[in-house]
Amino acid sequence: MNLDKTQGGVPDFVLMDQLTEDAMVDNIVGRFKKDNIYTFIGEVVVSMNPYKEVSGLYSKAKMQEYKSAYMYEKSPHIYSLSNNVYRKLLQYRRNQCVIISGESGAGKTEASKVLMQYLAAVSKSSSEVDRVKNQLLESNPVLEAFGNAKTLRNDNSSRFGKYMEIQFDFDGAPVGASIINYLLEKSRVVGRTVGERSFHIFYQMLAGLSDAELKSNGVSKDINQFNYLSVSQCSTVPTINDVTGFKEVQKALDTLGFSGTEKQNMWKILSGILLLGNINFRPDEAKANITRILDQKALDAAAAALTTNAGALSSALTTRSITTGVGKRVSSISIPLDLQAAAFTRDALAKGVYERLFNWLVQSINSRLSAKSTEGKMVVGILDIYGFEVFDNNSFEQFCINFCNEKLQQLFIELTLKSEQEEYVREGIQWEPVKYFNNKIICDLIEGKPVSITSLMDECSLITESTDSTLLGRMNHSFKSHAHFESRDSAKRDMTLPDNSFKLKHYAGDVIYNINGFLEKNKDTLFGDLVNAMNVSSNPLLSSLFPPLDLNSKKRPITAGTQFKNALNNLMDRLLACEPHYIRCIKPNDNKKPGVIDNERLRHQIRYLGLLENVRVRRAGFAFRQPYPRFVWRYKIICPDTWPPRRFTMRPGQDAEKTPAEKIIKHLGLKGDDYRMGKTKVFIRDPRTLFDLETRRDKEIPKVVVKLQTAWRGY
Ligand code: AD9
Ligand code: MG
Repeated sequence: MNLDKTQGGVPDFVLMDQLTEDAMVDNIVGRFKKDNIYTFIGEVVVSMNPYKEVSGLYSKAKMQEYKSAYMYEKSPHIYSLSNNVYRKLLQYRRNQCVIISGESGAGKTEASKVLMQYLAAVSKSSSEVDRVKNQLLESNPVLEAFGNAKTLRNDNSSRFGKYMEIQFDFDGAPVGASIINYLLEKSRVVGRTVGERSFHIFYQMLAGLSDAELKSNGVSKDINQFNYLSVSQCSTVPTINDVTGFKEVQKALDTLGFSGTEKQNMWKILSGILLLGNINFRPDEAKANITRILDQKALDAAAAALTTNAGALSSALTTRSITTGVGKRVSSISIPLDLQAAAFTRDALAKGVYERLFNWLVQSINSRLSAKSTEGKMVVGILDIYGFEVFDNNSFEQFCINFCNEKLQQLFIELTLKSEQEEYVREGIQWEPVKYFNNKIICDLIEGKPVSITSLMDECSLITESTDSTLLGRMNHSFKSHAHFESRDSAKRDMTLPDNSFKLKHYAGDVIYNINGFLEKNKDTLFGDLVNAMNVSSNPLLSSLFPPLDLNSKKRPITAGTQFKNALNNLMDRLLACEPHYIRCIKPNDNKKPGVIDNERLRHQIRYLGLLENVRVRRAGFAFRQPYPRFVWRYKIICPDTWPPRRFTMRPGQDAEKTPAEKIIKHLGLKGDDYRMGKTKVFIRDPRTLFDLETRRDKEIPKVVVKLQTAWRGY
């Protein structure tokens, strides 16, 4: 590893002279100014988004350089981590996972792509394996088109969480993959903050399909003709070319084996969603509580694109059937929806169709990518999931996203400490655990037993009369004195909060949530009439997205909150079964600008990512460790007992690997507590010892080279 401080700072935070937040900021800034965007904390890679192309950083030559090196022998890079992951997978035959975290725009998705590209480049090749690699890499543009959007924070913001497991065979060749997606922000389809866009694919499709194709779907290129797109007053983005984007998506869909018909069906459905948004309502002239379609043409256009019956669609949007009875006695009555409910139903349908299309897309990619058999396969999991979010107005979506981040922090705490502790136990070494804030208390508030925010949400969702304020009232009652819950009615009455809100004191900071809409979003039900109207579509894809409802089913539909909670817990189990690796992403400023550093924002991210604690844990134990053979191979030239190579006279009980390592350590003058000889590794407490070792090695190498050269000339 290059320990040269002229790189703008030390390459591993563990090597810092002082352990403070200021020192961390200085180190990261110093390195960033020299385009060293990566820094280690032990095996964790901290990545700073450069918002520009750093020359040569991801070249083929660079990949080769890292391929033959061990983790600390080269400057910090995602390649060091990737190589470590791959090496461990093959060496120990154990599943590995990489958890990428950081806030929106910090570079998580880019990091995940760098990692995937590295794994594809260094693993074995054959025509079948290359097919898998191609499909794996091409799944990115497709999922980004459908799942990413331009937000105020990031021009390519992932609006869904993604966990991808790449399956490797015994030889380390990728033979398949599977993707799990989490909570798509489907509300974006119908509206969003001014200056943001809906999902890329809508703009790409309108820009990329021919006029004739658009016409046959009942739409045209003009973005402003669609309420769902024009509402946020942002149609083009300087950094995005929708035409080329669409070409890439088409190519990627072809590589993934989607047929022409499947693609056409998708474009038709997307057009149908946009046309749904143009349907408006009016009250009936005679009876104000009855809602009518304002413009029949808009309804017909949507029904045509969705290839469904216009009458069925119209009544599904303006009335609601309620079924009573069971078995053969089921009968249904129709009740009118008011204007607001009709608009809500239209939007629920548009969101529901998009969400189901997205889920189908992921499943289809999975069915094409999955290995024929998973037996004997090892996996590398890559988690690229939304970072902690605080907006001016935070709703159910932010609540779920921030809950997810609490869980990941739990995992980080448990795994960094746990794996550290396990290694000491395995190697027969004693250590003192470091104190840290355990956010379990917040996770319990959200999902624990017997009463939690999610359990109250589910209870209220079951009772028809419950409203969002009922939910807030129950939360106030149950968590009145909870240290991480505040509202106008909690023990610590915070009268600065709006009365329809509550505050959660998350590990990463305080967030005020607006309770309005929580229950509806949690219930997430689509009325049966809408399901039927989509089910009868003659577009086979759309019809398959809406299988008929079983009216006799006694099972209550699972709520969105519980579904998300279950998915998260399943994710945690998967991650716990792997050896974890971490990439912690940081953004230098909020304006997507290269070369600009906002120190306060840096400090905030360092704090809530728990980086300082991470360095402390790493330093409290033994900062550096290396298997004996590797250690001796690298540093033998610094010690007269081990260089020039000579045979040791081994005494009984001496270890052929341990003994030379100990001689090197003694030669350095390390004593007592400075180091430990583990079962297979040497552990060094002070990270500066590594400096010392490397400096001595650098001094000796020229001598060895000179000697060799002299010998050569003499010959
Ligand atoms: V979000 O939570 O999905 O909104 P991410 O995924 O953390 O967010 P993303 O990877 O999309 O952020 O990065 C945002 C933008 O920063 C990219 O579109 C690039 O323009 C830029 N970026 C990120 N990482 C790099 C990098 N290593 N080199 C150059 C980068 N540019
Ligand atoms: Mg992303």
